[in-house]
Amino acid sequence: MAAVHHNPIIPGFSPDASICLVNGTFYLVNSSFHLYPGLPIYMSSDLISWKHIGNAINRPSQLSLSRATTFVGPLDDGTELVATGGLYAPTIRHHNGITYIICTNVIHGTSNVLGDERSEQFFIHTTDIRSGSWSDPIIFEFPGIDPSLLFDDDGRVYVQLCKTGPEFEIYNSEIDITSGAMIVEPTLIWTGWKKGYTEGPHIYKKDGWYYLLCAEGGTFEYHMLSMARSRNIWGPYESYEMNPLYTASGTTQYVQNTGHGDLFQDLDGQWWVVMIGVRMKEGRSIMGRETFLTSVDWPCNGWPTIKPITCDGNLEANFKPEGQDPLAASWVYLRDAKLDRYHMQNNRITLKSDLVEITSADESTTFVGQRQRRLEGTATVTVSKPQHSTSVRAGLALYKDEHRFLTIEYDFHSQQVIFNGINRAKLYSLSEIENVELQDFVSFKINYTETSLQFSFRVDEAAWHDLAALDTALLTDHDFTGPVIGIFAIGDGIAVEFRDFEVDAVQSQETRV
Ligand code: 6LW
Repeated sequence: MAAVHHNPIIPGFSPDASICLVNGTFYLVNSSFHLYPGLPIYMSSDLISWKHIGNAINRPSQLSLSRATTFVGPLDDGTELVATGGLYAPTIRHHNGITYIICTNVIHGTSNVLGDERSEQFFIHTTDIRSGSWSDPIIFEFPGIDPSLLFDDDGRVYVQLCKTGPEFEIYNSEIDITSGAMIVEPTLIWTGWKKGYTEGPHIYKKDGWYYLLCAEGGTFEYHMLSMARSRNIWGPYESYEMNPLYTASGTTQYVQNTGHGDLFQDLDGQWWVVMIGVRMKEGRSIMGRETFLTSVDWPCNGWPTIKPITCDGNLEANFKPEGQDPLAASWVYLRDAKLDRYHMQNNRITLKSDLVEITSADESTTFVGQRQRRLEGTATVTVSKPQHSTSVRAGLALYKDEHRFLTIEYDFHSQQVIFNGINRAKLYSLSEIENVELQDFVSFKINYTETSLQFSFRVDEAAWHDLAALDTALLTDHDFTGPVIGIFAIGDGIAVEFRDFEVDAVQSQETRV
């Protein structure tokens, strides 16, 4: 398969990709953290064009994201970490007509101290990945993250995990894939090559070897892929003498922080790898961690060589956005969304307001949006003045988590347009307020490029008015999540009608910031 793909293959918030081939079609899953529905599934028949077909966690009864809160604070080395809980690093595998996803729900404690989190390991399965009907989670015990599955030739099923703690190390166990029971105590199999944040394990069986692929260095500037192999799944594992297998660390390439990958073969036997990277422009990586694809040369009995990731000017060319379809898989809510608050029909969305603020760490504010997919674009929406109550605020947000967001809203009580820019990880806060009377409706607009953001509004038929301009560096942190652009309504239960909500519209020359 001589694919000429365009990186990133999944633009926007799409970390920790895992991929498998089912009946000639590739299916890819990403981490989704605090977003509901969780575990987005993308499909491609050629590795070139990709479509978001659904989400594996798509019923509130499957699991709770109410403790998918975000830790902001310093690590031992003094760097600031922004770690959101929820759904981390899934692995997708297909075996005997069943597709499995194994994953961790990271449940933060109420103290918001790092280390106070609990990890709930689970897997789900389906016999028809296109149908979107996934099982309820089957939970199994292990204190860590990043589970992976290997279906061995002899019928045994192995699970690999990263045990977190002061050290991050790789464990292996045998699992009963129907009940989730561990058949063998999890056993330490590798501590890593660099031995710092050894995580994201996957084992592949090839030419009688068990090859163990890991991420190391942490998911930011020292991120890398490393490899070890053994004739026996339990080890001992011999580290590849040319490690790291792949890293962008120490280079000036546009695609940085590369690591946490998954290897796979196409129908022609060609090897490929999907991995995390960020597009880094002058210290800004506005989309967060995205999914990149590159080819791999893996000779018999030898070690793989990963081709350098290319990221050309034709960005996002083959990713199909789903636009306004109210049934599209791409709509996202925060944590345990109360879905009866949302009504979508054609280009109208009615939100039932709630008193939960966008700063809430565990409750679900009335918010619905889409992942930002383009580096440059415009997001717009028009909000109608509610008929009966005025104690409601409604607007447009660029949201990463409860500590880091930019909002422009209308307060129907004080009759003010309010902009708030908050990043608690950078101790940043900016507010702009204008008194504005309106007759019928107010429209909001965000113009964004890789380096700049501009927030504007217009009332009724008046001209657009700019309220705030910011540098996108404000939202680049050592974080796990990416940007979602959405609409919200905060108030005492009154319904607010939005229309013509659009994200990632291509900017005209005049509106470019
Ligand atoms: C994930 C870990 C990682 O569990 O970041 O980049 C963590 N790798 O393997 C959160 O996505």
